[in-house]
Amino acid sequence: MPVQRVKFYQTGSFVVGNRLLPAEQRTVQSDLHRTNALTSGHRACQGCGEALGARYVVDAAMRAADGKVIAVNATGCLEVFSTPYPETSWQVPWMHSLFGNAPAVATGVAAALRAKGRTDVRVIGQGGDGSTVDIGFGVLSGMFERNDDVLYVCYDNEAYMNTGIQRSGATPPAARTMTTQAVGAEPGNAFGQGKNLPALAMAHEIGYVATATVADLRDLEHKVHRAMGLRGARYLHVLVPCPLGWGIPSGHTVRLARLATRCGLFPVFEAEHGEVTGVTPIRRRVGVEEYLRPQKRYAHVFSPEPRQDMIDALQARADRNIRRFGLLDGRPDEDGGDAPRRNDACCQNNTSCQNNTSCQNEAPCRSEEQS
Ligand SMILES: Cc1ncc(C[n+]2csc(CCOP(=O)(O)OP(=O)(O)O)c2C)c(N)n1
Ligand code: SF4
Ligand SMILES: [Mg+2]
Repeated sequence: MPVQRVKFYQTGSFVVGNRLLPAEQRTVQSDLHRTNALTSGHRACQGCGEALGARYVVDAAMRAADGKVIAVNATGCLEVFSTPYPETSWQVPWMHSLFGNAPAVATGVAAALRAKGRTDVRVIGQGGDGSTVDIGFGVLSGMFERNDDVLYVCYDNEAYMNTGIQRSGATPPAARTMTTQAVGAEPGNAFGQGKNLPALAMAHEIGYVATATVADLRDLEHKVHRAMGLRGARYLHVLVPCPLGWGIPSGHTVRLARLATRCGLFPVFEAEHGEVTGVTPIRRRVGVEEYLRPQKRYAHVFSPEPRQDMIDALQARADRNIRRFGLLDGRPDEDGGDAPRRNDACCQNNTSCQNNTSCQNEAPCRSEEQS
């Protein structure tokens, strides 16, 4: 009879909610006394990355600020699915005004608190990529420039999802949206357009800029914690896949966020005062095809005829990120990043993969699959 060895995945993989870890290493979500800031009953689609990300962000902010947080929300899915009048899913003081003014409103709340001498109450602003990258960018830039005491969080699902999947300045090239249809010689969103908001935030030289995804919720919580420990303007850009807009099954949200980082299209890093201070290295690199293929918004890239030119252009984007941020081994990718390196010994490890730097093994990483 085959013998199955007992595997303690949980302690090794730092799986979210892990109560086997020492108390100081446990996640906010594993804490019975967490705020549960975005509680049940909201109307997000099944598998919504934005709902997942926002719950982790706001709960982590609440823990960091000892429960004294005011959240200001832009218009968008997060606002609409959480607060259909007269109901709300928020268990935190929460304010919504307009699509384009959340950073300005958050600034006003911070100014009012300062005037009242309430330095203990902290302010976070939050919105989707449309409100952050496009209509709200001017006031966000002002918030950065004045160094207002606000943590602004952008939940980037790469389009205006709430109004039916229109292109935003964060929509990636080649992606199909309702306003970038898969027709013509260059189907989908145009290459050479769009905005890189984390880079723009860094250009303001504010104290803290970071990116994160819902594939690594511990990292997300950690970055919120770091940001809440600082004063002044701070910016967090979180990739939150949208099953509806991306055309993926609702159970694949986390997987797609992970593939986005692994292929290099979404670099995960931290920056202070305009300088990159830390990156999350790619443990097991994949080509962009592995990330693009499962998403219906890229279906025209593969069928009826594969558009190798578009795949190559997207791969070049990923390679550029990998070089720019040194995402392989934490070092700049000197060989251009074409050949995924293998470390076959690594994935023989049945318990916990501690190698979070150089593993490029294409076989499934067992410890990661459990997380
Ligand atoms: C001035 C203004 N223009 C347009 C709208 C309609 N509108 C509401 S939400 C939304 C899209 C939001 O997209 P995004 O910020 O990316 O958030 P998501 O829904 O994708 O989370 C739009 C266009 C509005 N409310 N106000
Ligand atoms: S459309 Fe997308 S972002 Fe909006 S609630 Fe549904 S899954 Fe979430
Ligand atoms: Mg959006």
